Amino acid sequence: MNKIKNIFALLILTVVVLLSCDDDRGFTNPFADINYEDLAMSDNDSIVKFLKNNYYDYSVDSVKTLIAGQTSLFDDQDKLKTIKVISNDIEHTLYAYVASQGDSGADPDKGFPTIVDSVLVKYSGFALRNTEISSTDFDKNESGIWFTLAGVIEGWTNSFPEFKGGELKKGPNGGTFNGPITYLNGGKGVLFIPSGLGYPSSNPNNFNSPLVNTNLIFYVELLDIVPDTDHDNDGTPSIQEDADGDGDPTNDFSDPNNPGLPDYLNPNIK
Ligand SMILES: [Ca+2]
Ligand SMILES: [Ca+2]
Ligand SMILES: [Ca+2]
Repeated sequence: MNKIKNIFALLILTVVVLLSCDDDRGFTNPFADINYEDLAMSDNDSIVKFLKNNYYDYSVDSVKTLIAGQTSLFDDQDKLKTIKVISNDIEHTLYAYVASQGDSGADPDKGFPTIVDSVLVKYSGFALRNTEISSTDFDKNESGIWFTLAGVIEGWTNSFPEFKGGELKKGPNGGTFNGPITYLNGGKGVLFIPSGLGYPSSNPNNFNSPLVNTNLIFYVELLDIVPDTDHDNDGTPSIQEDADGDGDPTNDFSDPNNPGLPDYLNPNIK
């Protein structure tokens, strides 16, 4: 009995020492004072100002400062998709300017991806601070790289379903094209992502990111998609592994033996 008591005492002591160590390191959350609701509103103000002051120049596929005779991104309502996303219990407004929706040609299944499909994307990313776009990109991939939309920033997850994948270039008579793998007519446009759907400090993993709490602009081209992506190869497409039916398969955990594993990554749950 005494022994057990002592073990408990030791455990408590260990916990106390660990906790005080934490204090001794003097860690303070540098973002503790942020009101994320206010931030979401000021982010949207900045993005809307940018959308009103710029237009899309189709001759160079680039956003430029608005000039007379052009329609601002904001007023180009057929092309500008406004997407509301709840994250961290706050409603954020995401914008996707769909310059070209894309056309998957003879393969109609390769149309719009779902929020959990795999996508092949060319992109370049820029920071939007106040209403100024950074002069250089912070990240890009010019040849195309595969992502699963379930595993990227929420601004990407929720905007790529506005675009269609393209069509693999074929050779004569529909045979193999004798040249580098080339995609035609991929969906193309610009994403305007509020900081809350990028790298918000509400997630401690972002504390040291140079893009923490920063609005983001991405030029994107959706080359290809895997329709009905099935991450765990259990025969049920990931988008259908949505037990609570809220449209989001990343928040369903039905397996009591694997409570931390979402159903779409768990082959035992179909
Ligand atoms: Ca599956
Ligand atoms: Ca769900
Ligand atoms: Ca599964």
